[in-house]
Amino acid sequence: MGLNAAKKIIKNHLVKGEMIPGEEIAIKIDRTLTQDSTGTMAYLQFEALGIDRVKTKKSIAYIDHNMLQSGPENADDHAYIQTVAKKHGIYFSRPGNGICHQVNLERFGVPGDTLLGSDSHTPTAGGIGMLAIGAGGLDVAVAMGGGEYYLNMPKIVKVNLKGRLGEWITAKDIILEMLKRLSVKGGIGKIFEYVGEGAKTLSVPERATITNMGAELGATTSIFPSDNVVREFLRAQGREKDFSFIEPDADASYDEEMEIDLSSLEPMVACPHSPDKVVAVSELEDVKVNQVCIGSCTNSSYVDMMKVAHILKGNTVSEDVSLTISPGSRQVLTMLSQNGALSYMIEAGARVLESACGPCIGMGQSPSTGAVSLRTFNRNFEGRSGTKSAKVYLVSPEIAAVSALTGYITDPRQMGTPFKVEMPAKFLIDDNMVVDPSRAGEDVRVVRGPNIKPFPVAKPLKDVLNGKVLTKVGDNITTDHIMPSNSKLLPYRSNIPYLSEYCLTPCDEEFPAKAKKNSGGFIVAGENYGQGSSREHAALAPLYLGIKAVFARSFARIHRQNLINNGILPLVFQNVKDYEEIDVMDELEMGDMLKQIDGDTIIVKNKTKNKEYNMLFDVTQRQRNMIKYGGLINLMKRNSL
Ligand code: MIC
Ligand code: SF4
Repeated sequence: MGLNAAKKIIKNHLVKGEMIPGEEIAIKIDRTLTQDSTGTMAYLQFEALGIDRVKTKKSIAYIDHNMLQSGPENADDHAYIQTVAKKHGIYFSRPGNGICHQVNLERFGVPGDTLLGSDSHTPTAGGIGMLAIGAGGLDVAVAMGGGEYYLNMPKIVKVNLKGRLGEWITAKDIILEMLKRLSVKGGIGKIFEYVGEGAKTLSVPERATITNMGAELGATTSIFPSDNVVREFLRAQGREKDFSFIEPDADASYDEEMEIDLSSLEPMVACPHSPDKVVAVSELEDVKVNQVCIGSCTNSSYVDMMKVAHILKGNTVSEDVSLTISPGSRQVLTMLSQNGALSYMIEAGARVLESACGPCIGMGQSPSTGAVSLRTFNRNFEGRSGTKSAKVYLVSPEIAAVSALTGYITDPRQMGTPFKVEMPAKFLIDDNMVVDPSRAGEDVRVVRGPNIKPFPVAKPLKDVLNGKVLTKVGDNITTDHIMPSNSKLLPYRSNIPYLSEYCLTPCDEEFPAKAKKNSGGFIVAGENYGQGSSREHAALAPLYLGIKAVFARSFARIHRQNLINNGILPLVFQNVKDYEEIDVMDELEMGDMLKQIDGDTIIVKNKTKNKEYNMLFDVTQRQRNMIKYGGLINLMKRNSL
């Protein structure tokens, strides 16, 4: 049997293990990316590893998240990232240059290479045939230092795309269909490989919309083969030399298969507060809209923006709607300004924002109380917009633009024939906003603002772990719940003591106070705990608060690894009865841990209820060692002794 595209790349990069689903493998990482909300911590950790120069083919630090400067903190952190990058051999994409994933597609991504990024939407680069994975900052720091990346070999799922998209039906509708079918947990432990005649009809930005939101399925990553469509895109970016074909063999085998007939899809919407609450737009047509936000790494390409501009052209945004538009990169924004499309947006009344994440991460533009906000983004978790009572719907740029004009959620098919936007034969190329690193050995002073506080490092495992259950939460708790992010909190991503005051507060306002009062303890959770963002702050803040273990019905991939990297035990309930039985403030104890840690299960005593639970501890030897020796940094120091 031949190999699929994903396996071809894994095979080329395999350092340890065998490509058997579920088995631990280690792969070589060619390239890394960081952004500023996770980057400050990632570079502090890189410095803690004591490595002088990055050992990757290319590592890039982007500034795109923490863009509002309503105090010195964000600008201080940017200065830190810029100087630390220069010192250690990392390219620096300046604020204003665009959203990391969009700029990476345009200027840096290379088909067939591996990319590890400290952002959960790193798989966007699967749109040009990279094997691109999101991870915690510490894993990225290790990869920058030349360390391999460990993961369990995912199952490779063939998604056969048949037919063609109808008018007004978009790539967003394809990925929303996937979410509708599979849910936010449906991709755990999987790579989705999109193939078939339908896949060939999709442009690179369309493919990238799909691989981007594969993160919302919980997938390890998603990929489209690198074919002539990718070649044309790279040629138009002046980078044909970076192209190579990465296609599945004709007899390639897959672990699972599914099919989507593109011609059967309708325009769709993900309803509040989860990307998998998907319905047809026709079911929502009388919903009044207060805000529309177009942009984010999901839908901010040149083609997306051109379609929006032509829908808006000659019209005025509904008087009850505030429309914001954030073009994904400076390349996109400049091209819109040069061809006049930007003026269609401005004339229609759009509030054009800088090329950055912006409202997607609650960096401004929080909707009014109880507002309906239509967004072309990828996540609509409760409160992420900065307004807890807001109802955020996820849609295509077409639905967003049409609805901004009508003031109601609107099926764009009623607009007649859509304006056809061609992929440009040549993009506008100017890398003047990317700063080169220093030459090796050059003296660079790293600037550290007062907001940078030491980050907590785990301690080696103790023989007895005891404490109280401080909180109990349900299914699909996101890292936005565990470590909320908005314009007020993002400036403190390098200040864990401050951030910890907000840890888990969207679920339980008293959590930080309870943790302090009881000198730490445990968290109990339902399924898919820690889905969403890669922010390791969702492990660092609990570590700071003295959390020793999280007991969950299941975990999301990146968060689980972030817990282990920071020496926190992720234990899994074997049956739902045990989960149901535990109450907040129950006193738990795990004894004999120095022995128990070597087993596949761990006995947890509930002293309050006089019960015992046999919890799953399904980890690799390397992960076990991280828990034993107090996290990844301590393990690495120990190994290099
Ligand atoms: C997100 O979309 O949630 C973010 C902000 O890009 C995060 C990273 C972060 O929390 O800083 C992500 O997706 O990993
Ligand atoms: Fe930025 Fe939003 Fe994309 Fe995260 S999902 S990288 S916040 S645009």
